[in-house]
Amino acid sequence: MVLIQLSGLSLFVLLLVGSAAAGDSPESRFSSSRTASAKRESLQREMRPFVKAMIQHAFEAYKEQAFPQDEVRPIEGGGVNTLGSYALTLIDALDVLALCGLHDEFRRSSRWVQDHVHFDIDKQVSVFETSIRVLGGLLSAHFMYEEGVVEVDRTVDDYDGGLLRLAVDVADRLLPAFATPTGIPYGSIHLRNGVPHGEVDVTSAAGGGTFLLEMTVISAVTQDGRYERAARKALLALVQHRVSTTNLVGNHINITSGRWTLDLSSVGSGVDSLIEYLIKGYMLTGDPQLYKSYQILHDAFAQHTRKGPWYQEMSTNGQLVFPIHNSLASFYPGNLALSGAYLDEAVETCFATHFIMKKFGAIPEGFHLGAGAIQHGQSGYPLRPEHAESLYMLYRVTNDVAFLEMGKEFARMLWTRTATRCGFAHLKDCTLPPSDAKHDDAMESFVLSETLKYLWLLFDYENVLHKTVDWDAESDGEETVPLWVFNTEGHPLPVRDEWRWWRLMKEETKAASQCEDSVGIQGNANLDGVDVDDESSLQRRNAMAAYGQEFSAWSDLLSSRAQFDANVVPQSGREARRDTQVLRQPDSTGPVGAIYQSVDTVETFDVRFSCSNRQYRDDFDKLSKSLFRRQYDFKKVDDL
Ligand code: DMJ
Repeated sequence: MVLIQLSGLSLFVLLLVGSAAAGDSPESRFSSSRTASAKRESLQREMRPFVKAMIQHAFEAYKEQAFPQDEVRPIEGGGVNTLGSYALTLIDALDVLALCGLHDEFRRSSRWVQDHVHFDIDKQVSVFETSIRVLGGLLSAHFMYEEGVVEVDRTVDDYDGGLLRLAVDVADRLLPAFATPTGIPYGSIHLRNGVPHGEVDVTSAAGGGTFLLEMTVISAVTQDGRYERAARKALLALVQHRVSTTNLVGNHINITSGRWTLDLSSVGSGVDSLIEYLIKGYMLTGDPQLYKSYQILHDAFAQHTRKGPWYQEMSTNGQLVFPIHNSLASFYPGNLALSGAYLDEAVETCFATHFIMKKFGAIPEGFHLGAGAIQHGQSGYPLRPEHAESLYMLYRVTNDVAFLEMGKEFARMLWTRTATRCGFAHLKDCTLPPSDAKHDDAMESFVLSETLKYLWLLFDYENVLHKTVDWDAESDGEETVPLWVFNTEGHPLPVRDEWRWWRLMKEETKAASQCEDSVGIQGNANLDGVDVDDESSLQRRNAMAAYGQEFSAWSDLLSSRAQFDANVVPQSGREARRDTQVLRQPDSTGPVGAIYQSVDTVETFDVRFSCSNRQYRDDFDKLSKSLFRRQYDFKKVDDL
């Protein structure tokens, strides 16, 4: 070690010469993938037990000190009810117990929830917080059983769907909040009586637009489309109310008039999970309108709020309001990584955020970008998860050890600076050294459901959540997608292909008399130069057969609904219709669908469907687009 004196400052420089074995050149040390994998293994050996011990420390402290109250008081001990008085931390923590292998604790705790929690209570709660923490927590815990993450042990818990029933009950109690002129929900609801008399008609963009994941799953399992429709309408209404000159959304909106009441736009507080649910909603449902909306908002934020690696707080017409990095914006790199695009942008911002953490030893609520200092009055660190979430998402996407190293620093910071006898405590002022640290006596339930869970998943490389699926059997595994998507409170929900279809498939048939006008969808698939004898052609035919099944399901469905028409027009190619089967609706004059069971020669065809029932136009539009998205997969098969 060499000590250099520089302008009165002591600068320690560690020189690592001599630590490498003779002949171990920098090239061989740093370029070999073996080194990266050895590093990965050693980080896992070190950090898995470390993070698991933190999870146990937080959970046991909560159980001993606070249960069945909502949250633990990590300094004084004891508990406090913060949101509903129904053991919030326990509900929020169920899935992390399952995911880190504490299965008996998971079984006991979920049994307790089923036996003791009910929502027919005299409580007014936040619609947003109840959805992300309670509904999300219950759903995710249910799927820990249903997807086999935890085996049902009948001696502890003879599970028969009780968590799901509770989740549906919560969703039912939240639903009345969405009955507003814009479809954007009220901010709070009385669990027994519905929307409180005189409830204010202003909500934040995030608070109004963060329901689609939970509600889609509820709709799928109940086969009742009301939940998803309400959530989707609210989310898209917020996007539609973006300011036309910049495409930015504001922070608070009037849910009656659709007017922005707080003209402040950023990817941080007040807006964050609105953007998040566009891309995650797309991952769950395959709805292209969500992806398109995500791109529009992404481009607007990139153009108007991004400066260097940071996202600032602007007015919706693009004027700078606060040159601040808001700590909630730290989730955004991970979210960008999920989109499959914008990776450079994501990495750059994640590294910059980590710089703040290194500078202050934690991420303060507000960092003033101009002054390079903590924003006055925003020096606290309330144990937020967002940076850990981004590190986890970016590591899954890039496999780069750098994100593990940063995760280790984050975990050590959490332990060193915030652990207390009864859990983990909010840091009041990041600038004070650990010995002088001052804490607030609070540990929010997201510490277990998000902060510690993301750290655990970062280092638990083989976790069951990391399995991916290849929906397209022909793609050689190159098109794999995750099987789970996280709600904004860190609760994983399964992604099931059939859920994209549930809404139209399961809803009850409506009468033909409501037909009014029509909407058409056009698409085409290129299958040029097909030679039936070669292997790639076989692949195409198989793909086409699968496509035919989709057509079949689709037309079955739509044929039960009045006034539906389809036209299949080959644009070129010989004998295009040779093996084509055209289905006709019994009491209709036109064909209702077409199945291509095998195709010898089809170059391009054009399919035009029309649905004449106004009531179903949105559904039709969504499903049609999803169908034509499959054609895109086709082209990929063609490229093989
Ligand atoms: C969590 O409750 C959720 O992540 C929410 O979307 C906003 N942030 C908090 C934690 O910081």
